[in-house]
Amino acid sequence: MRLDLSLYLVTDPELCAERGLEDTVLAAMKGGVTLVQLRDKQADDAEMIPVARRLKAALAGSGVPLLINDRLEVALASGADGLHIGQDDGEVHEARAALGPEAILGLSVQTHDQLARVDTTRLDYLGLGPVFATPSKQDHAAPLGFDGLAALAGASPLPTVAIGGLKAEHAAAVQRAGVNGMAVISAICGTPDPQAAARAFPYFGQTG
Ligand code: TZP
Ligand code: MG
Repeated sequence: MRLDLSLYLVTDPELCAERGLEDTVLAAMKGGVTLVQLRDKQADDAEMIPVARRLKAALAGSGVPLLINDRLEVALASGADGLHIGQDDGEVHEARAALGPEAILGLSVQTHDQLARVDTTRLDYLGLGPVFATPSKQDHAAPLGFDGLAALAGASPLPTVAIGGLKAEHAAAVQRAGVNGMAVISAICGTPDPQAAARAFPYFGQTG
């Protein structure tokens, strides 16, 4: 599936609970979300697989890919379009080998050292962040700010998406930093109208 990082929705089970996960995601999609990542730090794989399957079915025909955070087994079992992993979530080459060449595979990067070690032949994009401190991720790395974000994005050999404390009002500064899109949880999931919340973000243009 085509990679478009412009508005990348990361789900949170608690923030999406009021409206329900699928409803929240479908509303956000109507508002222009270009990619969805299912993220749940508490659920085990067996709990997450049916949720991922339902979400994949809900997204069918939309052209919006579904990625799974961290859990290779869930990505494989659910027919998701790919996987997003962090620095401590296993080996990129193993994930690529298991997922196959067509899957979308992304990696979180917080530092220039990590950027220098990026496996450009097996990864499709990099998540850069957190830009700001955020309650949505426990124990996150030191915030980059817009200058740190621009430095990493400028040195990145792959398309990039910014994450961490981002709201629609930050879009112009994020665009100036040279990334391909914005990834958000609370700016969309934690709102009463996810469609309107998504619509407030500008389109960054095609990735790549
Ligand atoms: N990775 C870095 S920051 C973050 C993740 C998953 C959380 C982003 O959530 P929010 O609510 O958009 O700040
Ligand atoms: Mg992770």
